[in-house]
Amino acid sequence: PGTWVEKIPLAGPDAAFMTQALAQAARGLGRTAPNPPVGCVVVRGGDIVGRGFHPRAGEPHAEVFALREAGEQARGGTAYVTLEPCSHFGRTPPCADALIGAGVARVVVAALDPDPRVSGAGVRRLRAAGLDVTVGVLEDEATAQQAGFRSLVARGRPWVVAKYAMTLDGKIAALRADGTPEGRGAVTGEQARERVMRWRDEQDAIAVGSGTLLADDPALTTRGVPGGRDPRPVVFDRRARAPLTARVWRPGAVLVTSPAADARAHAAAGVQVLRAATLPEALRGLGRLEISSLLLEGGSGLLGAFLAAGLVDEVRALIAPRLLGAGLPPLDGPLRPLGQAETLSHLRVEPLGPDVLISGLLNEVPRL
Ligand code: AOF
Ligand code: ZN
Repeated sequence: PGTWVEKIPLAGPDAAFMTQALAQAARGLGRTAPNPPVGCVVVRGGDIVGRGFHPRAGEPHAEVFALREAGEQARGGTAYVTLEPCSHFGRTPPCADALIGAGVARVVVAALDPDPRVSGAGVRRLRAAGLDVTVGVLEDEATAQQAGFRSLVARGRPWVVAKYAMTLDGKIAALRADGTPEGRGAVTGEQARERVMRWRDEQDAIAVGSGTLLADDPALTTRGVPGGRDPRPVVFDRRARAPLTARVWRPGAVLVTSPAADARAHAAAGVQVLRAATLPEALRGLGRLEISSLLLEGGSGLLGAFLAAGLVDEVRALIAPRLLGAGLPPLDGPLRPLGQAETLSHLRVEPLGPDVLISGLLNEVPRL
């Protein structure tokens, strides 16, 4: 199936309209699991005449909204879709049929759908009906946007993003004379904070270890994002020590604990208790809860354990041009030789006000 994907230039009208479709899809990020975020624009005579995105599972797909807005103008037009239009009857009827029925002449697709019910059948159906189909426009961008969905379909577990903010000498917090970390006080500035809030809005769930919960009592909410919503809190707490008075316990919160721990009080209080002996098992459990993306927010023990287990898919490091000379490291895992250091691919460097965001991947996003 990979051979279907043509090598498409990153500029030009197709890429420009697909950028608009990706912007539509982004409106569903963090809201569509277990479904993908998908966007669609319908173009007629060089103008966008319809826009749509998939708002959440169970509701119509992106194409349906875009075709609805376009109405009769869709006839003879081109539809740009960030994911291969579906060919199956799921919670909704096939989008391929809707595009054919609306008289669309050409369909431009960013990436094929890894869902085994579709996986190429949508494109075949469109071509069989005589539509001109192009696959692969901004495929990398779309695949990255769909990382959570693709991870859930291909691996049965969420896409894991490790996030931390540190000084230029690699410290996430200052230490007091007695060796305990200084409490509050952000390492990075306002733009970095805003970016983190956007990530929280886009991710299905946000995880902390019990140490961080006990030390900071974080709320793990999305603040200052217009129309934003809160991710599901996930607390990794083998001994089920997290007090029920902690701020994270809102509807949808998950306690990940060991098979033997006594979590009766948490369960009685309405916390979803997930028992797992290992981190991979825990991630599969989160996948069964339809959590497709997980933002790891600390502390260093949790991040170090995930890295050691090979379970960090993406790293987002916010770096402040400040030096402490001593302090807490962002990750604290088992020793490993320099030759076995993990190396990021797809590296991106972006200034964020006075700070710098460095991000990249440790695993590739699953494709078809
Ligand atoms: C599209 N456009 O906007 C989305 C698609 O249960 P259903 O009917 O919602 O089907 C879910 C599957 O449909 C999902 O696994 C994926 O393959 C596809 N999602 N397809 O053409 C969309 N959200
Ligand atoms: Zn569909």
